[in-house]
Amino acid sequence: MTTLYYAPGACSTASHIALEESGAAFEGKPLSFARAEQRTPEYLKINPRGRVPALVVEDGTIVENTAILTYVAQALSGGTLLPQQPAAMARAISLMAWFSNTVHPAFTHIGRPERFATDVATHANLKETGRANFHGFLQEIDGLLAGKSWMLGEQFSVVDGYALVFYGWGKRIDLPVADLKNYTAFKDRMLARPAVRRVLEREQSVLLAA
Ligand SMILES: N[C@@H](CCC(=O)N[C@@H](CS)C(=O)NCC(=O)O)C(=O)O
Repeated sequence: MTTLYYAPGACSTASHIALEESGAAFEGKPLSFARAEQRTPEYLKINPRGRVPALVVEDGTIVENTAILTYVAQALSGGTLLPQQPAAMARAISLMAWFSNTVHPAFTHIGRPERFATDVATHANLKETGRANFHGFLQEIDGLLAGKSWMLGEQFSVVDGYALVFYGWGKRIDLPVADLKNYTAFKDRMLARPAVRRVLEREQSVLLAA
């Protein structure tokens, strides 16, 4: 059985959407950050880093969204959720890597400044800088979506669920996401997909709130 460990509203929503879109059977195991369930001895056996997502498959455990999304596309969706032409696939992985190594950490500066500096006097500035950087990245994603239905153009892919996560985070911290016209139209296209809606309802996503 394929098992996904996730936390509602976290970056793991990207992997959750990919699995639901793949049509593969899987068991979802939600963890509560409020109860610190990502740091229980049981979960640390799954992912010793204490982070979600983690995907357990018959060959072992896979962590990191970029790896899980690539696995889901290649192994569980019959190759339909990523382009198979090598350069196009590399560009898709490039976007996922940028989401993971740049866009996501900007947001982490806002919520967890203590992970970046021990001097509490700097935390307000880290939060402010993280917020400005994160907003700038949302604007960059809005630009990347110009004239496209999905992040890769006309092909829906596992990259799209990942892009949707950041729109939701922007909404959660009251950034003016509605002003991002391409990104907002993309969000609406995502919400019209039955598999995406099932995941967002299961996670009680902020994206479904008015
Ligand atoms: N680069 C990792 C990031 C994983 C990560 O930081 N996940 C966050 C949720 S968005 C987490 O588990 N946080 C729990 C914690 O920091 O204690 C990925 O994309 O999978």
